[in-house]
Amino acid sequence: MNDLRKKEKTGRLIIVAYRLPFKIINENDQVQLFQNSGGLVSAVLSLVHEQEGSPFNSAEKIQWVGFSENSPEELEGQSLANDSFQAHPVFIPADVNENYYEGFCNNLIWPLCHYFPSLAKFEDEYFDSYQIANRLFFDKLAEIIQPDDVVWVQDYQLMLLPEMIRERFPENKIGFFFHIPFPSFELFRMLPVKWRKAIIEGILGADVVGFHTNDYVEYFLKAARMVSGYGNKLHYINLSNRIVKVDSFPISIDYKKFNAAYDEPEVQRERLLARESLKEKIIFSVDRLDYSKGILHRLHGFQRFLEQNQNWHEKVSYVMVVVPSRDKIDQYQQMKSDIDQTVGRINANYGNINWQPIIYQYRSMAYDELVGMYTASDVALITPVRDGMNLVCKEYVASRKDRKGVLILSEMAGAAAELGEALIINPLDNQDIADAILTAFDMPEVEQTKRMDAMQARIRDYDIFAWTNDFFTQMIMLEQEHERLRQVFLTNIGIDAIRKAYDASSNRILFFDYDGTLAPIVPDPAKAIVSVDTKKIIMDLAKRDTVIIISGRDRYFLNDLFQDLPVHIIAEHGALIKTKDSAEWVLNESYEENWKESIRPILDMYAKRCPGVFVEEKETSLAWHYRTAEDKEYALRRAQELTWQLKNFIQPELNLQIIEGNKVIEVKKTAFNKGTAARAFVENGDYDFILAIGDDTTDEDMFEALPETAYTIKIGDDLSAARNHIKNQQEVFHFLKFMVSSSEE
Ligand code: GDG
Repeated sequence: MNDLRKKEKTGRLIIVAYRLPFKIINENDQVQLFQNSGGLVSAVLSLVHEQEGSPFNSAEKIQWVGFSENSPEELEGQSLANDSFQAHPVFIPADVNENYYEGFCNNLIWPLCHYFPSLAKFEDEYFDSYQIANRLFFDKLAEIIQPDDVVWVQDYQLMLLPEMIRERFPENKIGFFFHIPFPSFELFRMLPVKWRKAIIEGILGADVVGFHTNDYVEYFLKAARMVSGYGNKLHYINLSNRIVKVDSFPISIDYKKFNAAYDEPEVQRERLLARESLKEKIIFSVDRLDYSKGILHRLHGFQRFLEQNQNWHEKVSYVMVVVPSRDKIDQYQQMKSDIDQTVGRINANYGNINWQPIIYQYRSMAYDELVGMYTASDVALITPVRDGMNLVCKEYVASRKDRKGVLILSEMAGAAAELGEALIINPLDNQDIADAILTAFDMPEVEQTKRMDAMQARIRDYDIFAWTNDFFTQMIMLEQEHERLRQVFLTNIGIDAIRKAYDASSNRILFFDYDGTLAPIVPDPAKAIVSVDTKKIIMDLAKRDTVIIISGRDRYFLNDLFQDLPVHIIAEHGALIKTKDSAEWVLNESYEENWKESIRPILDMYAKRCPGVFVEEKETSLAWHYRTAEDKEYALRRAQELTWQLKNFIQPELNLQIIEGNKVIEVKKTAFNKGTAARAFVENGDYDFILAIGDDTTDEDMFEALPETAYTIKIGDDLSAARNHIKNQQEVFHFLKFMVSSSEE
C-alpha cells in the first residue's frame, strides 16, 4: 500500500461527525470530558500523533465539530479540549434536532439503507430540518477552518455538508465516509427527486467518498448516474472541473488492542467467571437494539437448533446482550417487547430448574466484560439482516489469541465480504442458523484454528490504522491525479511555443479527431460536415506532414470526406485503417466478429422504448445514438440504464468495452482504441513533432498513449489527460490557421 510518509504536511485534521469524541458532563459549572474509546477516535489519534510522517501537523490538536447535547449556556466559557482534541459544539434547537436526527436520519435514511422501506417515513419537515442542521454544522466549521485544513465528514447525518464546504472553501481537501449500507437504486429512488439529488450532489462535494464494500460503491455510482447523470470511469467521477474518487475502505478495528486484551487480568477474570458459571458450550452475541440486527430471527434459529438437537439440551448457554438504543421510539419498544416474549417462551419451553438456554441481558457491558465474553465463548452468533460492516465480529476474531472459537456471520453484513472463513449464513433462514450452530459445535479445534488464523491475518493487515492511512493516501493520490488531468487553456504564448516547435521540426505527425474537432457537433450526425476552409488547412498540412484523421465514424463516411486528401484515416476507434497511399481499408487483426448478435437486441429494445433514438451498426461496433431523442431527459436516463446493464451483464469472455461518447453509447471489442491505433503510427516513424487534438472521452485513450513530448489538446473544459485545452470547436480552426500561416511566412 502506498503510505503517507513521503507526502507533504498539510494543515490540521478536522473531523465533522454527529457525535463529539467525548461525553461532556457539567457538574456544578465544572465541565469534565470523557473521551470515547471508539474506533474512529483512536484511528484519527494515531494518524495525527503516532504515525511517522503523518500528513497532518502533529503540533495541532485534532479539531472535531459535533452536536452538543449540552446547552450553549452550560458550555459558555468552558474549555472543550483535552490533550488530543479540540471540540467545537454545534447547538441544534430541540425541535429541529427531533425532525433532523430522529426524523430524517433515523426514521427515513436508516430504515431505507437497511432495506426496511416499510418503516421509512417521508415527512417534508424532516428534510427541511436536515438541511437546517447540516447548515448549522457548516456554520460552525466555517468559523474555524483554515486554508490547509483537511476536513473529514462522517456518515449519513451529514450528507449535504461536503457540497456546502466545497462551495465556500473550494481549495480545502474534503473526505466523506458513509458507515451504513448504501442501498440499491430501487430503494434509493424511493426518496423524492429533490432529496435524492441534494444527497448525491451533497456527497459529491467531497474529493474522496468512502464506503465499506464494493457493492455499496457500485450502488452509489449507479445512483449518481441515474440521479445526476454523472458517468464514472472505474472509481472516478469526472465533474468537469474536478474529479471525485469513490472507493471501498472496509473499516476495521485496533487488532493489537483486542488481541493483547486476552492476557489482561481483568479480561482473564471475566473469562473464567463466564466459563465457570455457564454450560459446556457458550454462544455469545451483542448488538444494539435495532431491527437491522436480526435479533428475533436469530432467536428463532436458536429455537430451531434446540428443537432438532435434544442431545445438546442442558449443555449450551446462549448469552444474548442487547444494548439499549432508541427505545423511546414506539417501533423499538415494540421490538423490545417481542424479544422479551420470545426469550421468555424459549426459556420456558426448553429450560428447567438447572438450565436456562438463553441468558438475556438488556444493558451495555464494560470493555473487560465484553472481551471476557468474546474469549470465553465457543461461538459468536452475529446475524444482522443488514449491517454496513459490523465490528463486533472483527473484535471477536481479533480477541481470540488462543486461535479458537467459531464465528457464525450473516451474509448481509459488510464484514462477510472479508471474513469468508466464518460460517456464513442467511439471517432470515432459521434452518441455516440452526445448522451452523451444530456445525460450529462439531468443528474440530484444528479446523477452528485454521479459519481463525486466516481471518486474523486479514484483520491484522488491514486494521483501523491501515484504514485511515488508506483513506488519506487516496486523498493525496487524487491530488496527483488532478495534477495530471489539469485544465490549462492555451494562451497566445502557449500557441506560439507550439508553433515554434512545429517550425523547428522536420518530421511531424498530426492526429485530428473528427466530430467536435474538425466539424461542429450538430443534432443530426449525418450533417456534421467539415468546412471547406478547414479542409483546405488540412490539405496544406498534409502536403508536408503526416496527417491522420482518427474517428469513431465508419469508413464510408470518412472516405467520402477525405479520400481526396493525402491523409491517413483511422475509422471506428482504431478498428479500420486506410493509409494515404492505398485505396484499401485494413481491419485490425485483433478483431473477431462473434458478439453482435447477443448485444444488438438489447440496444434495439432500449431504442424502441425511447422515441428518436437509433442504433447504428458499424462494421466493428454498435452505437446507440441519443442526440436525436425526442425527450432528452428521458433518453439520458435510458442511456444510463443501458450502460449499467451492459457493464454488468456482458459476459467477460466477449471482451467488449462500453464507451460513453458524446450522446452516444458504443459497444466494441476491447483489443483496440484510438490510443493503440495512434501509438502504432507514432512507433512506425521517427517523428520529432507530435500533435493530437480531440474533444471526446474516446480521445483520452489517444492522449494517454502518446509520448510525453506530444502536444495534446482537448477541446472544451472537461478534465483531461491532454496537456492543453482549447475552449471550443470554432477555435480549432484559428489555431490551425495560425500554425499554417506561420510556417508559410
Ligand atoms: C455503524 C454501522 C459499522 C457494542 N455494545 C457494547 C460495545 N459495543 C461496541 C462494539 C463495537 C461497536 O460498539 C458496534 O459497532 P458495529 O459496527 O457493530 O455497529 P454500529 O454502532 O451500528 O455502527 C456498522 C460501524 O458504523 C462502523 O463503520 O460497522 O455497520 O451500523 O465496537 O464493541 N462496547 C462495549 N460495551 C457494549 O455493551 N464496551
